[in-house]
Amino acid sequence: ENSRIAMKRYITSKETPETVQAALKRPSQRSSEKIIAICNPIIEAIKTRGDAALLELTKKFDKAVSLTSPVLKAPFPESMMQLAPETIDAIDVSFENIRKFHAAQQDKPLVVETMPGVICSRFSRPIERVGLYVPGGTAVLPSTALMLGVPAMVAGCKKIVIASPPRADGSVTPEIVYAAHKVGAEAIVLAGGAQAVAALAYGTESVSKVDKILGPGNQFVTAAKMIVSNDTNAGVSIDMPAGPSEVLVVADASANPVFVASDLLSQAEHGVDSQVILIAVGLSSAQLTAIEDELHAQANALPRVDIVRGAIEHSITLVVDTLEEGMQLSNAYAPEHLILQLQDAESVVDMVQNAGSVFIGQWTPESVGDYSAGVNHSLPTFGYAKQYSGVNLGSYIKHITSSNLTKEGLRNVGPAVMELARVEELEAHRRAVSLRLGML
Ligand code: HSO
Ligand code: ZN
Repeated sequence: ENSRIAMKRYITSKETPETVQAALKRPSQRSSEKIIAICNPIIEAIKTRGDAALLELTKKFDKAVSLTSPVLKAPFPESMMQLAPETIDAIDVSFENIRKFHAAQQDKPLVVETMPGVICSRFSRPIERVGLYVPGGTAVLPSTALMLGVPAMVAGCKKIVIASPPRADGSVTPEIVYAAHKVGAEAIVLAGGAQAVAALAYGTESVSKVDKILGPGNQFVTAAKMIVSNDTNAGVSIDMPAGPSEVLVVADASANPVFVASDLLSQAEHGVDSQVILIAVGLSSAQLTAIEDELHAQANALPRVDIVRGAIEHSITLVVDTLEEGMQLSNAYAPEHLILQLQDAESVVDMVQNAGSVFIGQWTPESVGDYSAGVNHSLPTFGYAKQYSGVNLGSYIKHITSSNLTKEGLRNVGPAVMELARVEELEAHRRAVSLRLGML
């Protein structure tokens, strides 16, 4: 079909605030109870039957019937990383930029003398074992292996395991194997879905258990991550809940309609459940039409036009009068990606309160951040940008604090401790101080 591919247009001054808020609601997700009910027996099967269950489920869901082992161990054979030189270059350039940006996020140990002789410190240690989920599905995403693996490598995680659903022939794309090799992964688990998450969380005969699971995935992966992170027996944490990809573009009259349309489409092509939003600040109807014509024309030239069409069905344009209103709506939506195609885009960053990652000015397409600029593309979706950061070096690190007191320090702080211990009626706490003070 060749019907018009168009986002629904709202002029906010002609609508009630409720209508605008409702228009900005994300398409609802399949009820999570249903998803959880599907995931639980899968997780149970992995816990009880390990590798055998993992192989069975991979055969069932990924059709990889010839697979004999669920794990590919490093060193990965050269034959599995055969790539065109330009692909290798592209991965190498991206790897290096991501490495540089994340290496700069390393924090220095902190030492603060809160009172004379009372020294408090904070230092970081890498999380020892991390499991990185790299989705398969409608597109292969070696970039995700880099976005998750490079910061793990930079942080110094001792064990990096990548999980990704194999292709029907039981193999993984060579790009992912090469990325895994570059970040120093010790193994690739050839599995996806809830079964891969369970294998990482609990370990199997051949999959080693990890301490944290990171990476985006479908609703089963996300639900499984939530389930295992709630299981105190698993002892595993996760990065953040992940939902469908999104972008919000704020554009004014200075924006190039060709660029605006291309950015909206680059997010829309991810999946039918993706959502893209345009906030048009003071655009004339001729300018709006120019963007809409571009969107339709460019969409129809895309190989993934059918996916785009699905995404655009629940995507909208909000026409606002002022930048303030536009940014207020953007902050309320809290987009995963925020693109500022504005006259003085840089100065508008001050107005950004909620967003996963910001793309500033007309020469910064979102796709540079998806692949190669150096920023991470594993970002909070579904409004979680209000309380979560995207994946960063800190996602692979934990902080330890320490206290170190001299005699003088104990003399200075001891009375406060003893008084609070008295109030809480914890006598042993009080004595731990008083006994020492008595010996000074
Ligand atoms: N935009 C996606 C990441 C991605 N794009 C991977 C291309 N490949 C979610 O942030
Ligand atoms: Zn993308």
